[in-house]
Amino acid sequence: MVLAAGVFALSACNNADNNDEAQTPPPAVVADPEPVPGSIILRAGDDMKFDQREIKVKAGDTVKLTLKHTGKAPKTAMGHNFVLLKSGVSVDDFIAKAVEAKDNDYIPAGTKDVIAHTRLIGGGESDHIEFVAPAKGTYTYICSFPAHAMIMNGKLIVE
Ligand SMILES: [Cu+2]
Repeated sequence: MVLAAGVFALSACNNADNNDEAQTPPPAVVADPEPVPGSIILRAGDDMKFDQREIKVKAGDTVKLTLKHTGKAPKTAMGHNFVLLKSGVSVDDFIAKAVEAKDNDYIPAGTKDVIAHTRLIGGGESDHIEFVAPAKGTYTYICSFPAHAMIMNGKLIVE
């Protein structure tokens, strides 16, 4: 009896570990966050578009960015993230790797191509990140959910 319970507990544990689509959202994703003062608010909804295709920041500044999913669709169907790519990274090459990284919210594990990124979020959710603006230049940001980057992209201009 004790043994059976132990086996059951172990198998339940394994199931949880193997379940890549976590059912509980990570704590940083909240439905209605307090706005962080000084944040850039980037919105994307069920229409699969970023509301800003150009964001200007100053080199060395701490960029505060909140991604808000203004739609209703779940992240499995219309997930969005903000992924800022290092300069020189090919978007096509990156998204080819990202599409294989479903288990990691479409961020290739251990990638060196990314300056900063949010979590993947669904309708009604938000995520906030802060990162130091890189050197002056123009950087591409995308949503790495499959087939979104062709439309969901923009330029971070560092002045
Ligand atoms: Cu998206």
